[in-house]
Amino acid sequence: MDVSIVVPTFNESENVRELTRRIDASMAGAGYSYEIWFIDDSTDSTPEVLWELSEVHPEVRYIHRTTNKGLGTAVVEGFQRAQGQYLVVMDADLQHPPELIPTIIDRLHDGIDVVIPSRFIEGGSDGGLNLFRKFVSWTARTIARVSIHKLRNISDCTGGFFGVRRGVVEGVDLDPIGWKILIEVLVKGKYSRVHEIPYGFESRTAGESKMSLREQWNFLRHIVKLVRNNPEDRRFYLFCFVGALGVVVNLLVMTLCVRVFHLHPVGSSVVASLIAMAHNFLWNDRVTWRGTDSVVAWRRVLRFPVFVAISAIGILVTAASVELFLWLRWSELMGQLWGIVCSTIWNFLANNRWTWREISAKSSRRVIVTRERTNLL
Ligand SMILES: Nc1nc2c(ncn2[C@@H]2O[C@H](COP(=O)(O)OP(=O)(O)OP(=O)(O)O)[C@@H](O)[C@H]2O)c(=O)[nH]1
Ligand SMILES: [Mg+2]
Repeated sequence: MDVSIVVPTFNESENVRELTRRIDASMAGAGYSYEIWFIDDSTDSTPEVLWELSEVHPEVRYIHRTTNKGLGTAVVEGFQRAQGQYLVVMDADLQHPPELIPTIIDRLHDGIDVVIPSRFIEGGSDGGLNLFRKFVSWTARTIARVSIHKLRNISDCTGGFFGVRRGVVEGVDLDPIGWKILIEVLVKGKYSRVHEIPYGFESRTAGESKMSLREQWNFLRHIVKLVRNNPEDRRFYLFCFVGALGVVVNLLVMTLCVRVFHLHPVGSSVVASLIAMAHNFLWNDRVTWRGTDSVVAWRRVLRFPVFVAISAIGILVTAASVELFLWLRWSELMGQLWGIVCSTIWNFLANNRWTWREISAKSSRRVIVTRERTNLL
């Protein structure tokens, strides 16, 4: 079997016949053997329609689930049942054009690991969504791309239309919360080449949307879970947490020096800053950039001075920001705040690149992302 098309369905009795007809028509001349797996959680007459379809079309297979519902798990179940070498996932409501499937398979056949039809590259459009849904969709995509490193170069990571080689998901423990199965695949899957194809997203003509506020919440829970389980994405949050802890240590030491040991405030400030810096370094070394360390001893010893030098530049960045705000006649406190944001980002990126480069290099795999230039439909 060449291709398995996995379609999650929930109350799509008005759409599955037309979808099957269009898939059959588009695959007819493509030269690939295929099956269509409907994974159905419906409470309407969809299972009866699927049964009728499977009687007429030998390619149509389906299961009707009464427990363990949900779009994400439906796709995972489809992957487990699929026989094909290439797996395509799409919605049942005809928002994803089945006519694109042969192209998706051609690209996978040419050596691409993950093919993503995209609404957001030249030639694509998301005309099927109203303005509010467009805004919600943009926000979700931005949150995903900012939080998760592997999604940064993918223009349409929240869509439900994509194709993968079987090996990308085989043996991978996919455990999505909610709908965004593609994000789960992109974070956990085994792949090195991604290809995007522009397409026009259609509006739903029959049946009802199942998108809800609860799904937006599930999406956020899913992102948090993926970030927590991925050392690469977790690092920035750990780094900020360690930094915040460092501020508390700094203030405690300062209080101790001034109130208990009666040291000069400026001397106390320097001591407090140095101790906080050492504190931050140790936590970052032990936790944030934790890793099996096969680095030679002298390079490890060098880490602390490099860390201090980077922090010193961070302090200069903050001071420069205050200077800039004063020059613009804006508030110096806002300048300090802006400086802290900029220097935190600088400190993180610089430490990731230089201080703990052996650890960060280990986790960042290179993925090549290419794009089709024209809309092929
Ligand atoms: N198996 C299964 N499929 C589901 C479930 N919820 C939604 N689906 C299917 O997932 C696909 C996407 O759902 P839609 O309601 O179209 O979501 P959407 O495309 O984001 O929203 P619209 O643009 O309004 O259509 C459709 O094929 C649904 O039938 C579910 O709980 N279980
Ligand atoms: Mg839809």
